[in-house]
Formats: sequence, structure tokens, C-alpha cells
Amino acid sequence: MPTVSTAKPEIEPGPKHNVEAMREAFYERISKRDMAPLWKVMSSVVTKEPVTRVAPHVWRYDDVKSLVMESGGLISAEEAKRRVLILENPAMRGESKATNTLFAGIQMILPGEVAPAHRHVSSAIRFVLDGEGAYTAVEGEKAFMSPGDFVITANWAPHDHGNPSDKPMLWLDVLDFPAVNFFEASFADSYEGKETMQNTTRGDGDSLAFYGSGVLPDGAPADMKRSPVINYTYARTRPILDRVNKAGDIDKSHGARVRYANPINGGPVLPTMGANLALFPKGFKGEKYRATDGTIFVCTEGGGTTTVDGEVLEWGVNDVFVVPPWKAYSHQVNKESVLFSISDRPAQEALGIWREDRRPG
Ligand code: 1HN
Repeated sequence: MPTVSTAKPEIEPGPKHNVEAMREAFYERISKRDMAPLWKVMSSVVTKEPVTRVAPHVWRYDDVKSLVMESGGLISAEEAKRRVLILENPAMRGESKATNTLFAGIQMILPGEVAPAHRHVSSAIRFVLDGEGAYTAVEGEKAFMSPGDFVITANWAPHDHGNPSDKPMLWLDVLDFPAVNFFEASFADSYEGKETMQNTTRGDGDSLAFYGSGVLPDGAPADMKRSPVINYTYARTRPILDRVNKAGDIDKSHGARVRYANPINGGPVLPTMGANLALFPKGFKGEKYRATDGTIFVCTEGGGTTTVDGEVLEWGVNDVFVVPPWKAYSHQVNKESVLFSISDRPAQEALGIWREDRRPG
């Protein structure tokens, strides 16, 4: 039979003047046993509202492009594996993060170059900024890309890139590896042990034709955690914004906006990252909004400003900017403009922690 000790606790509350010293001595003693008192840290570990280290920031494409081009003279895509300049959030330098959960970088692939096949647990997206006719081969499909195209590389999907065109291609890479590394769940390898190009078994656009056209390959699974479509082309998505705008379906904060969806189940394109494309009509002055997902934006047309917590970020075509979690922001444009955006919202929704506030104070 277990016995219950009737001995008195070793520390009895002492006289008032002594209590702080006794507590401190106790904290020191438990510290030697790798313990600590929750009551000292409770309000900083369970905060009343989100606390973020992420700073609002814009990377202007004029600067970015010339520096990325310069990197092309310093290292080949093959030697670098991926010739990418990291967009480091200025408040988190050295951590390879644009937001706390997302990596962002600008990749360039020069005419004739290849970037060898590999795969990793981290999911990736590419959003094309410049160039025409380079490809990314994902899961056996070679997707030839144009500006504004949104390409996904799902968890563990083998991928390589090549540029048979005569122009450099630049794109924005966004990966969820800060989130994967938070879980300490990262794996990566060169595809099938050989760092070459994968054999492509599907044509450009096959995944869209197979899965995004109202028919499905016979026997296709009725559910998938990630979208089976590889390339959401700008040529297809952009005209839809005009239709949404014409229909007058304009959100007071987000403009005429569509969400990139998994055509199988309407879910996000990837379980960890979700993306949108939004058109802001000329003269749009958005209402303030905030949500718990930190967001990376790219301007594809026009230009404007986004006010984040009183700070004004100015942006034009191909500029990339970041809005931190739970900071109130609003967009303003003088001319018709288009913004692509990507965030960790699906990951937060899957965990049941995502919140938004349409009337921030
Ligand atoms: C990666 O695999 C790519 O495949 C781009 O193009 C950027 C950043 C960090 C880790 C892996 C790519 C990356 C990356």
C-alpha cells in the first residue's frame, strides 16, 4: 500500500520580511534540478495577445534584382544547388526567416543552367517575377513558367529546375522550413541519391488538366492534404480577378480576392501555406484588418502603400513586403493594382489557433 507522508513541507512560510529571500533560495535550489516556478513567467509564456518579433519590411525589386544578377557572376546554380538570396526579416537577421514560420528568398536561374533534383519535408512555393520559359520539374511534371505563375512543391516532392530560354528567370521562393524546424521534423535528400534531373513522365499542365478541370483520373483519391495541381498560371488566374471585380465582390480590406485552392476538396494548396491573389480597384482605400498569420506580399501590377501599425510601406511591381502577425494593416492604391500573398494561415487553422479581427482599434 502506498503511504502518504504526513511530514510537514520543508519550507514553511516564514515571517513576511524573510519570504522573498526564502523564495529566491528555493528557486536556486530547484534550478539545480532543472526546474523553475511557473508563476514567475506565466504572463510572458501565455500572452494576452500575440507577441511578434517580425518587423514590417519591404524589399524593393530594383535593389533585389541587381544584387541577384550580381550573384550570377559569383556562383553557378549548379554549384550553389539553389542560387537564392535570402530575404531576412531585419528584426531576425541570421535566422533565414521573413516571418517566424516562413522563409523567403529570390532565386535566379540563368540561360542554360540547371538546379539538381532534391526533395525535403519542407513544402515550397515559387512565385515568378521575371523571365519566361524556364521550368521547374515537380513530381515528374515539367512546368514552364511565366511571370505571376504560382507553382507548388509539396512535402517530399522531388524537384529540379532548368532554364532552356535565353533570359534569366527570377522567382520568389517561400518555404515553411522554420515551421518544420520548430517541430524538429526536417528530412532532405538528393532525389534517389543522384543529384541530377528527374525523368519527366508528364507534360506541362498535365496536373491542372487531370485534377483542375471538373474531371479526375479514374480512381483518384477523393481527398488530398495538398493540391495535386503544380502550376496555377497567372494567365488563368488573373482574368478571374476582373470577373470578381466586375461582379462587385470587393472585400473592404482585401479587395477582389481569390484563394488558391486544392480542386479536390477546396482546401488550401498546401497544409502549411495558403496563398491569395487580389485586385484593388483604382482609388481603393482598404479598411484596417489584422489576423494571426504573418503574411508575405508581392505586387504583380500597379503600386500603392500598406499602412502597418502606423508605418507606411510603399510598394511597386515585384516588390516583396511582410506584414507581421496581429498588426493592423490596410492597403491603399491610386491605380488598379494586384497583390499576391502567402501565409501560414492553413497551418494555424489546422491547429485551431487562427484568428482575425476586422475592426482593430
Ligand atoms: C529549395 O529547395 C529551393 O528547390 C529554393 O528551389 C529555396 C531554400 C531553403 C531550402 C531549400 C528550390 C530553398 C530550398
